[in-house]
Amino acid sequence: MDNKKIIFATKNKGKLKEIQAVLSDTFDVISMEDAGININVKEDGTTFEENAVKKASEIMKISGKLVLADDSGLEIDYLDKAPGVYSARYMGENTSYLIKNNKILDLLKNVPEEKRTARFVCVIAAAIPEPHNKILTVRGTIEGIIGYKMQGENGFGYDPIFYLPDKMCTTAQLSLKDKNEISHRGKALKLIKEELKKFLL
Ligand code: ITT
Repeated sequence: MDNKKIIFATKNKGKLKEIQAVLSDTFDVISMEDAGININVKEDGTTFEENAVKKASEIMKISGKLVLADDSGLEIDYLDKAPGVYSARYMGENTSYLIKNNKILDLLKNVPEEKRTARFVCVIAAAIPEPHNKILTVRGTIEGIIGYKMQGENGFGYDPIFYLPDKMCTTAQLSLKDKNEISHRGKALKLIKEELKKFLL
């Protein structure tokens, strides 16, 4: 096994940029597309952990290589933690984030700040092939609130409505580097990087 080569099982280009920014100084991270794998893993789990493990293990079985997968989403307390694991499929997979974000702003119209709490969650699973044959998972979160309007052009998905009161901006107003310093994904990536270093290097 090439101990430095990782296939990251994601089709989301926004995620991939953030992932490569943290891991590429230590590992050679390639996308599923670059690895010539084009399958859709059915995300039918009810937790981020289940879905991340399923994505990583299915692609590991097909490729025989070390595979990482990220399952993530936005939990909004006022909406009983929706969209949660269904974040990508909320209002339909092909619905634009302009529409999804506007819908959420509408659902939270007139809701006071203290009830607008939310968090991004990111679980990363690593499926390590034989002779190790092991699955590792790590979890990172970031707390914030749902803003009153969309702000910022960076990032992807729900970033324009995810407001950080301490920083007085949304995660879409942070540079990639600054987002990775504090985000759910940045935290999970640092944890998995340390685990993999211990395990493989
Ligand atoms: P892959 O399964 O191919 O990795 P996906 O986008 O379908 O891509 P998920 O099923 O994990 O991935 O869904 C995660 C969704 O949660 C993502 O599409 C966004 O809508 C949202 N999300 C997760 N992390 C985010 C972030 O850092 N900023 C904004 N939105 C985020």
